[in-house]
Amino acid sequence: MLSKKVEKALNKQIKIEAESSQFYLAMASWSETQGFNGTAAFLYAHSDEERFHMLKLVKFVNERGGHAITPALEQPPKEFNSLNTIFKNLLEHEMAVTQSINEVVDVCLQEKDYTTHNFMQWYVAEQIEEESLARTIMDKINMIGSDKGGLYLFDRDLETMAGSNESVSVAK
Ligand code: OFO
Repeated sequence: MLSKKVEKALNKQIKIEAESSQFYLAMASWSETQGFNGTAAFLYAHSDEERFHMLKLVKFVNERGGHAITPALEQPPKEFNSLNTIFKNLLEHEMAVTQSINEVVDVCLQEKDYTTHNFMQWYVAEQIEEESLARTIMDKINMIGSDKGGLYLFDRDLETMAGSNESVSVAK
């Protein structure tokens, strides 16, 4: 059985995962309208992954006798200006998610809830992968700068990544 404090922390994390999914969906949609189809495919897949992260938490909360709450979500931004802005946002967002996962882990330790602590380790490991992927992408973008040919190749690479097993392993 979950303590009220742990249940509250997990419900907060459910909202954050849902917001991440919305945020990446907004980025995917903007990229698609700009003709960055590879980036869009990558971000659509990433948005789905975040929904999966949310659902995994929903199931866990309910299985442990809590009640997972479907959160109200804010409207994400509509415009992103450039691929640089997109991936800068993505990296900063993932860093904030890591911070919030660490806070859930901290509540688990305070409440001596070792089962939830153990469950949360999946998210801890996931964040290492996601942050590292976001940093790698950001490094590439910084190297390319505003070179159109470079951006074209970058976008094509992301399309391959979105369709590969690598992106699936990022999700699960
Ligand atoms: Fe992108 O992270 Fe969920 O957890």
